[in-house]
Amino acid sequence: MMKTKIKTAGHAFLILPAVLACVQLAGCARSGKTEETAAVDAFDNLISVGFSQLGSESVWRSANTVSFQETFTRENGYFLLYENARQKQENQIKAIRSFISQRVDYIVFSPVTETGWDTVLKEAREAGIPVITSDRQVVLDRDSGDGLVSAWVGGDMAAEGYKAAQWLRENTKEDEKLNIVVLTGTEGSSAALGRSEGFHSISDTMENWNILEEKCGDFTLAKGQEIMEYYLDTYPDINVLVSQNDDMTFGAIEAMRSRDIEPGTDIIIISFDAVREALEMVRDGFINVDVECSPLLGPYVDELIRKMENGGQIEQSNPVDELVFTADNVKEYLESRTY
Ligand code: GYE
Repeated sequence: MMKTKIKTAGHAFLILPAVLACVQLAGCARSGKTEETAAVDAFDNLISVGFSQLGSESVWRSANTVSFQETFTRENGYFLLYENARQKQENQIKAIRSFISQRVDYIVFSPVTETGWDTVLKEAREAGIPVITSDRQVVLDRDSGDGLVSAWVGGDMAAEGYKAAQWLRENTKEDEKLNIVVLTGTEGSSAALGRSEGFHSISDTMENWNILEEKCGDFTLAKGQEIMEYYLDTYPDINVLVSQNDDMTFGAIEAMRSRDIEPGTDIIIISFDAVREALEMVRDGFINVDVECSPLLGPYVDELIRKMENGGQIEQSNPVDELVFTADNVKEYLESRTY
């Protein structure tokens, strides 16, 4: 297992000059310690984690950010450096480089797209900083990518896409002709690619399923609405919408309602994520099925880091359990949905 710990007084100073100044003033006055040892006392026991979040495009994403912020606290023994890349890979690369130069103990990131990470991850390896990906995954050069990512934790996107198609197959008649439109997520992201792959593994075998078009709505409500309007203007006979996240679904439902189309009745709606507002729509019959993807990944990453800290073995691939919600089972889960 690749892991070199770098935890020095200098390292703490790099991270927090402003806060350290306060600690120095308060602590030194009381104890008579030198400025430097007071700072080390205050921060040396914390594990520093640089977390590069990919953006804030969805309700899911906000819940994911909160999960990290609530997990990686001082009380839990962490110092969290958080950067939001606003859906741009170049911003994530910049954030990772800044974590490297600040010599954090761990880098965690949710990669906006699958490819294009080899160079920066090699820089992290050279600096001896372990990297964990959470939520989305990377695809690295086959020849040199081994060991650049210590572990991944998140939802199995291909399995989610498969479950969506499986539900449709089980809940429609075999000889029924279905005209399907798809709203896909961010291009080149493992979330969109995986969900598409899983869905296609069944839909490609279904003679009566006709996929009219698949367009990218970038996981946002606004784009979901815009593309659904285009679909409704273009295709008069849509039976099914597959929308790769709840935010795009919310936008698509707006588009349907503005044309007096009843979501969930006139058009079957299949969504992903299962945030609270969407589950309410499942309960009310506007979304027919919502495939869960959990954003509450902070505690899983915490567990991986603690194992690494204790020199334990960790799994490379850590998919989390996820459910499928329909009107039949949604009520028992709604109460406890926090996001
Ligand atoms: O479905 C979407 C978010 O990567 C699983 O990204 C995540 C997806 C999630 O913007 O809402």
